[in-house]
Amino acid sequence: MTELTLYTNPMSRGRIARWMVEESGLPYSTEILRFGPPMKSGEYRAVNPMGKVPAIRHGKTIVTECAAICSYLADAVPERQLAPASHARGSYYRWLFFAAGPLEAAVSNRSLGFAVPDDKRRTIGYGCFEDVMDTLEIAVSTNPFIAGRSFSAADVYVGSHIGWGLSFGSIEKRPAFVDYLARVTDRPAYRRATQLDDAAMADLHAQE
Ligand SMILES: N[C@@H](CCC(=O)N[C@@H](CS)C(=O)NCC(=O)O)C(=O)O
Repeated sequence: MTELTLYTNPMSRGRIARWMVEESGLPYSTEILRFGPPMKSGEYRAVNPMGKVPAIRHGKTIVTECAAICSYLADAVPERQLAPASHARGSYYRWLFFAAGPLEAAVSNRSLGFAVPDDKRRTIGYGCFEDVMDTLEIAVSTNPFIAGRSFSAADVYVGSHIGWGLSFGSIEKRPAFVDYLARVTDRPAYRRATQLDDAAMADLHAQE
């Protein structure tokens, strides 16, 4: 069995990767990195030159970026059907990339107080925050899941964005977002991942 390691911190986007690792059903070990020097060490930068979590190492393969980790792991366990068949991946890729690009940028910029000036909307990839929200609402309302009728790795990623956004108030609490989030998180792997990360967070606090 190929060894799988998850590099994470429970107070980070590492929770997305943890959820996906749990969905994969693969056995894995976890390396918890504190923010600050441990994440910026030469040893860890050899895994992720950004000095950020999460990352995974699967045998000799390193994957960083949550959306890539979700896609990679879905393909690593085809029997779990966490990605549509290759000819049916239009929506799957579309919304994964939409969340990693326009959605992430729009939410981050807004939380920093930056609004795209009207005359720059054409050139900025996400246009404006409002269009991103309206598009996301269509994406989560068209089908039960983001890529169609079945849950996929794209729901782990998009659902995590919506979950964080709703809990931090950076995404509007529209009924379609709340309903979608409830649908995609009603899963044993999500509950296991949350429990493991909550416990890891308590451990980190206890060591402070
Ligand atoms: N685009 C990356 C973002 C990773 C990221 O920003 N991680 C943050 C935590 S949520 C981090 O490691 N910050 C620590 C630092 O930059 O020192 C992804 O999707 O995985």
